[in-house]
Amino acid sequence: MSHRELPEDFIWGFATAAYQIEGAIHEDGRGESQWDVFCNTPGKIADKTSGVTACDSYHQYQQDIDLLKSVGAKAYRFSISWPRIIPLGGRDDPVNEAGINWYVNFVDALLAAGIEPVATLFHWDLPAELNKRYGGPLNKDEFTADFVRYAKVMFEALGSKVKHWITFNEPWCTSILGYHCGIHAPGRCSDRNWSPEGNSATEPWIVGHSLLVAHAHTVKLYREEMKPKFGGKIGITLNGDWVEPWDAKDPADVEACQRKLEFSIAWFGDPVYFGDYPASIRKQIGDRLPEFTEEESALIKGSNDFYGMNHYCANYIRHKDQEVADEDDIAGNLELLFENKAGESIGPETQSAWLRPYAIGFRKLLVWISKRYDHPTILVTENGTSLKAENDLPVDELLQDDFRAWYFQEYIGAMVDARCLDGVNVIGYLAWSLLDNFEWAEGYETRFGVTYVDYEHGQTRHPKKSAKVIGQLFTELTNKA
Ligand code: PNW
Repeated sequence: MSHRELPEDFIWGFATAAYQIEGAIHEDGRGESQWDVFCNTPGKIADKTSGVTACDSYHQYQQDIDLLKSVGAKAYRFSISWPRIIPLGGRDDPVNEAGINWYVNFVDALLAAGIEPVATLFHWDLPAELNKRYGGPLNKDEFTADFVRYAKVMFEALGSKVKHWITFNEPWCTSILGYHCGIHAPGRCSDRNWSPEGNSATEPWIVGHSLLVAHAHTVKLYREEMKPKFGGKIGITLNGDWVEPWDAKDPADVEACQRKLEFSIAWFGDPVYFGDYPASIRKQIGDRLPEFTEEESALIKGSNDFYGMNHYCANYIRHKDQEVADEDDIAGNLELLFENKAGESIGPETQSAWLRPYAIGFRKLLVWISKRYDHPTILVTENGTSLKAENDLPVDELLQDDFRAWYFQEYIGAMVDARCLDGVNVIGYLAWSLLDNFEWAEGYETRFGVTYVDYEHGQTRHPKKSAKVIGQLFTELTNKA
């Protein structure tokens, strides 16, 4: 295939997550989510909001599907709210038929519009009851058993219709943001001014381990009971940013870059592809990092039908001179910077403190993943950007989101290069996000949508320029002239 072409069946479209868009948190028997609890804790959400209404997609889902259709999207990634399906969450707790029916109807509506559903089972909204019962993913065995049962309920309900399943969205974020910094639910960390409970040095590693084991058991179930009947594929979605050395001439910075990729990506990727954690993490974390039993290791090795890749940005990395890493260090004993030794920024600022675009890094990371894991099939499950101060713009200017359109052109171009020039087996791309939505601890001030959502007037939807740009781009790339 020549340069700058994609196959006709390339899976392109947009992504969202249940808690960020659905609203309707008290409807049809939905149970309490840990994000309901977190949002109700004073001081945790920048604008003091929550997902109580969000984009109202629980009611306005047909508008979302119309938006997808209007730009020609082929696929849509959404997530299923566990507390809608099993309000209390546990394996012996009642299943809520009304919750299941909503997703069945929704998926039917997607299919009727010719849009392929890509379903995430867990995008962070744990049933709150499971934290109370046993600490959620801090308890590997209880969590795994409950998650597998929830997954089974959804496979039975949607298995014939959904052909791409994602077990966990970004286990790094769940572990680190939820149990190390405490800025995401359930908000645990060592800092007693921020959280009454938690241990930033141990809990992230325990939680990451539980998520991996639960993923492995879920994939086994899917492969044994669902795949023979329905076909379909299942994988985990990992986030990871690209890295460049602060001083390209300093071997210690170059080495630190690899360590950073291992601490963020290979922490989860290596167990999934090789059956164990990277040596660099074992070396630094020691016995605070749980071990896989032989059985777990065998189960998790090879547990991806595809690699779900979330990617946003890049950083400069500078090694630290201190020999022994701090006990609560989770990055590999190094510094994350936006500027290199020469004082050059990696990319322009956005509304998100952590996000500076650097599109060539996307291509480089696709190649890095492809090499490390022997050319896996990669499905890009998120990529996108916020815009600095977008929320302060008058609506007509906000709809002209040239910066976001530029970002997508650059990043999609980098992906096409990785596929066509570097031989990376990327089969799809889902932009984050279809809608402006509840951006977790940042509330609604930070917008990631290709569609403006007017939260003050009935959550009405207005496509931005970037929505059309993505549509045109993929239409051209997939239509051989
Ligand atoms: C992802 N970081 O989260 C999530 O999957 C989405 O739900 C979210 O809306 C989107 O990215 C934009 O933020 C991330 O701090 C949150 O590096 C934070 C980070 C990375 C990803």
